[in-house]
Amino acid sequence: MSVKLSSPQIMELEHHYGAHNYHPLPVVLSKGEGPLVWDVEGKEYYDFLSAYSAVNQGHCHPAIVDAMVEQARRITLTSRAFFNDQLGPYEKFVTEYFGYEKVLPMNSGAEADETALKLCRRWAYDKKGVPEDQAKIICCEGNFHGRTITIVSMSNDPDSYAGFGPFTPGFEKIPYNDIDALAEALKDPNVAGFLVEPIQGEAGVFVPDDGYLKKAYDLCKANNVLFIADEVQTGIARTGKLLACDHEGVRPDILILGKALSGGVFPVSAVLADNEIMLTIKPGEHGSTFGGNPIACRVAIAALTVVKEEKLAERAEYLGKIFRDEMNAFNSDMVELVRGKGLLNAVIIRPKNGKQAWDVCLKMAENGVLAKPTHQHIIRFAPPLVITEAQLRDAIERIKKSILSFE
Ligand code: IF1
Repeated sequence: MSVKLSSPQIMELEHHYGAHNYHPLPVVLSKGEGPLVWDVEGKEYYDFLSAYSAVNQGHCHPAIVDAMVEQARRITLTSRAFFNDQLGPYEKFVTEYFGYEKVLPMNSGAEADETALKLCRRWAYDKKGVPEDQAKIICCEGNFHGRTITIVSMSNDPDSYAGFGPFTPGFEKIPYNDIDALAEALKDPNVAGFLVEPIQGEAGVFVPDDGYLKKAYDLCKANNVLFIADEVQTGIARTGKLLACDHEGVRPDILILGKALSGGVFPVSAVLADNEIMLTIKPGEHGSTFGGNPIACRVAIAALTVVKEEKLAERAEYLGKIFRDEMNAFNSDMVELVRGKGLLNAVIIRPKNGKQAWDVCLKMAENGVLAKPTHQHIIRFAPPLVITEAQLRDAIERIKKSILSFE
């Protein structure tokens, strides 16, 4: 006999039995469809987080779920000790889709980032001729690439790294969006790569100046340094192009994808590169039990097909302009700044009468819009890209109403 638990009961279970590594909004979701989600009491919300941009294709997209379920009934996992009949066709599909010679399949975004770092170092030793153990990778202040020890070794956010040392050496942090700092850092001949988010998500949707990525790429080329783009969050149509780098015509030497590569139904990540880089890793030198599993392969093909068929990049571009125009025209003391690209946007909240971004998010939830603050004063707005214009405008009215309730 199953007893239906209420939201407070379920939250209490998590609090009691789960690690306290998150501080969620007090909403317990049990169903999703497209841009909408429902809590256990049946209240409906627009999802303006999209699982941190993993469900770009909308919750429970039928074509993606069908691919997953159908494959789950046939075979789920073979490991890479054997071939499976889905991986090869997926590898052909995904490399043609993004225009690279090779793909290395992994599961989480952090794993894909780690893979890219290993590839970059190996390339530096085998191809560039950097002396053993001297390779250096340049990263940016304010970065977020995941939670592993090596990745938090690059972080300058104490929440990410403090108390987790000792850290992995071999990284140098430079300010984001600072082309002179990059030029200076690249003077060291042992620099192997430059790892960058085309838009910094965790930092609060920080969009660099136009031309920054192109200039950074050109500097990397001039210095025989790999340009590595972490498009885990910005990729797969979120910012109004297939990749955020496409806005500047930049083709990364190593491209890192995750999240929406599966439409959020399954952990699927990938690293893409050409032979000169990818083939420096030999059999037995890298891998994962689940990477390239047949469900992941089927799901990723379905998820990427939806992106093209439903023109999600074009939708993100069009709808994102509406969001920023509407929020910029909105007159409230609490809205300090609106920024973003496509449907990856943030609103900077100026506290009022002690009310902060967190309070605004609670009020929005009450009014049927889910979003999450980052860094106290920033709210990220990133709905599934399948949201209709009418739904978006309805959600914007609810967001405005929520903010106005504090005036
Ligand atoms: C959490 C942020 C988003 C990422 C980029 C790699 C990864 C991420 C650019 C790792 C992950 C997440 C993870 C999530 C919160 C979140 C996030 F606020 F922290 F920055 F999306 F905005 N590269 N981003 O953004 O991917 O290993 O998680 O699959 O709860 O930590 P992962």
